[in-house]
Amino acid sequence: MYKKLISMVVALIVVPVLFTGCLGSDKTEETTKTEAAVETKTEAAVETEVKDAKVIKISMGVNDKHPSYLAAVKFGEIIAEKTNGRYDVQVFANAQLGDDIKATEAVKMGNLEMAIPSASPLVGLDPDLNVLDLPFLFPNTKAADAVLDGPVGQKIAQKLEDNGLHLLAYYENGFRNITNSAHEITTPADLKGLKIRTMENKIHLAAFKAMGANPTPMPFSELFTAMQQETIDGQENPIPTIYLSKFNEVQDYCTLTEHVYGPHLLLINKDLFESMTPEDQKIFTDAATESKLYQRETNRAMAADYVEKLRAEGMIVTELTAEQKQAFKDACAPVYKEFEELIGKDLIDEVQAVIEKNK
Ligand code: TK8
Repeated sequence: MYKKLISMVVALIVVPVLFTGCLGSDKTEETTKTEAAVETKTEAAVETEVKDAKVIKISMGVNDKHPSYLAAVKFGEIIAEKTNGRYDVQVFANAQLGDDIKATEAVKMGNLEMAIPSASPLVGLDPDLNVLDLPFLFPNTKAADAVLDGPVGQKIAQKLEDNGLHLLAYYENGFRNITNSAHEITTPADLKGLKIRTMENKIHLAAFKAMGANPTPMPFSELFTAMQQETIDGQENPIPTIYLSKFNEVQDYCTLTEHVYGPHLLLINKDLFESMTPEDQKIFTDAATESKLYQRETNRAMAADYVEKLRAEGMIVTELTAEQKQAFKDACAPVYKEFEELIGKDLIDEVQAVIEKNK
């Protein structure tokens, strides 16, 4: 299936893209830049190309091997096919159009059509988003699906909607695991003194402090270099990202902590979506759902397969016993109290009730 998708990508065209950022409070920053970006055109898009096709650019931080990228390409193919090429969906990997926060801000402002960020760096949009970041909340993907595809997921989507962002689907980033270059980690004490990059998210920072590490937030695009130059000792991400981004080239150890489950959000500018005909809205929504199922399936297969691939390439991948995992959980327990007021006890209870029923 993977091969088939790759073969569907028929043309790689380098185009200069003018991207104007409109990006928050840092006014001293250069907000306009021209970047060379790689546009991937799908077979369907090429076949059905029409002159004045509406261009839909999708930005993401992960690379073009990641399931979120592959699914976005599929999403574009479905739309091109169903609209006879009236839309030209172009997918941009590697944060070429900005990291998660910047790209999402651009979508919100209408300077970019779509993005697939992690939810964690977007918590500034609404406190409710924080609920997904509570450490060791989700026991498995079944529970995560039940939360995200159910009323809680809709509640979060509404908060995004209030911010000018229409959520088309919850793709999966997945369960996050710690990697580092210093030594094997089996207890929270092993994290002591290690500088660990987290996403730009207060709960993640608090959780890593509580587990004994020295966490530092950073955008994803700066991560590989920071590990390579050893300005940080480690990071945490799902297995597909660790393997596909070749983090094992600069990190020797990985511990399967699965401390946070995170989605990748398939977001479109709300005004753009609302300007479409109901028929086109349905085509976009259906394509999102179809690509979501493919994305999750692919991501889960990779998460299972790539542990062995990482080992085969020399990484020491450590599975924790239930007792060992419990020690990390216990260390993180105070974080729930710390953020209860911000998130709201009702929402936390609601999520935990759904998880209880679906684990
Ligand atoms: C990519 C990110 C990435 C996330 C991170 O833009 O930042 O560590 O896991 O997938 O969304």
